[in-house]
Amino acid sequence: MLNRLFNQIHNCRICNSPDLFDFLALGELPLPNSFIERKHLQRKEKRFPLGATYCNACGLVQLTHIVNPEIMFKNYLYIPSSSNTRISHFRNMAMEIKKTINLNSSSLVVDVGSNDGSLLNCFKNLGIRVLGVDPAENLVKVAELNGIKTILGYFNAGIAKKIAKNKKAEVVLATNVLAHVDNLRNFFSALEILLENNGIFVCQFPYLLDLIKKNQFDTIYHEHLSYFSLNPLLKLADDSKLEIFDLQRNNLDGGSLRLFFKKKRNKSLKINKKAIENLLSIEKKEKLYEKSTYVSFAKRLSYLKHDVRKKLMDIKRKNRTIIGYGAAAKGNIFLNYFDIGPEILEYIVDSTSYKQGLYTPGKNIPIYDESRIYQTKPDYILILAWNFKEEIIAKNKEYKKMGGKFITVIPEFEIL
Ligand code: DWN
Repeated sequence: MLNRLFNQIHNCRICNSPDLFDFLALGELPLPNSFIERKHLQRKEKRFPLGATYCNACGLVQLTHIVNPEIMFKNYLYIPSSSNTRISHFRNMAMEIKKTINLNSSSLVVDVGSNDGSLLNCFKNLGIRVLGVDPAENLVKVAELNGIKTILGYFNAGIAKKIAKNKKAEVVLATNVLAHVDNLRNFFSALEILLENNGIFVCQFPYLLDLIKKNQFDTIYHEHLSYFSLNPLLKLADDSKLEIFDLQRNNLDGGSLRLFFKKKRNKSLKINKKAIENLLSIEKKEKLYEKSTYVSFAKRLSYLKHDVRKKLMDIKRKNRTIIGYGAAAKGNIFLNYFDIGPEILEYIVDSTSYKQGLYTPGKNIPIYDESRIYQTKPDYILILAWNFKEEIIAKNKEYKKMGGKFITVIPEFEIL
């Protein structure tokens, strides 16, 4: 059990092996979504160990320390609706899934980690019954105001039974959520309870292969307990009553993997063995199950840290101004680990109204709405929310016309 704040792990979350290889230590960092009000800036911020370890037995990459979820998710400031890219991705996802298993108005779609109800709203607009489950008190209120019925709490067997008593689900969803779950076995047992016999579980998460190949180190943070590749999830499914029957890669969040699970006893859905075998062979070819991959990832990160700091300091030495774009959780990991503060980034802009007027955790950089760019006209904009680079640049053509330049640093330092 977790002590009040955090615990170190000694066994793999999926296969329970103690054979873990710690390959990355980012130090003690503030929680990346713990934005601060001006009046609390003098308070000492809590910091938590952040490191990653590789399981030599099943290949799962996971955090070395687990922070008590109550501290992270009870009041949560991230909402998907802050990005059109994500919302249109959700819209397409809903249409694809509706077609895959022929959902109709009596079908029930449950979203675990439903946040403000953005994804469920896409299913509701297709005339399908929806229900959310989320632990964030503030977001459940927002979802309910958006007309999305939502159960407050962490998805577990108790909540699954409560829902199933009334109606089992044809579809259960979990987008950017499975990585946040500590007890995956309980999670999968709860799915078995909630799903109709011909129901499917669709989960999507940033894919480990993309993380490693594109140096996406800043997505390694306290909320993400696991960094999934296919093999560990096949192992998890083996030990459960579910099995993967299909998969898709897509470009969201720098590269994501979408997995489709069904009940093993459901023979009506064919297993796409070719897709599963192909991806497994790509993972092996890319050495995803070799320790050396993680050693070189850590080495690339220390080079990137040195190179990015040097290039930003060179810009500052020429008395140029730089601001940040996107008060993203990953951006806060980048700023704290690369030790980049208000002496380099004057401020950060963000479209999320909840974040405007607050300060970033650790470096305490002020956050404003996006229009501030056109008041102060900075020489450079460092895009912290690099996963939305195209959307951000497209909506700021005016800035480019003024001679402004964008900078991205993942996978490497680049002036656009
Ligand atoms: O897994 C998670 C992902 C899905 O979302 C959560 N654990 C936490 C969160 O991570 P994040 O904060 O890095 O998510 P985003 O969606 O990549 O953050 C983008 C940030 O950029 C948001 O704060 C909104 C902002 N933004 C903006 O200001 N203008 C985004 C766009 C597209 C824009 O035009």
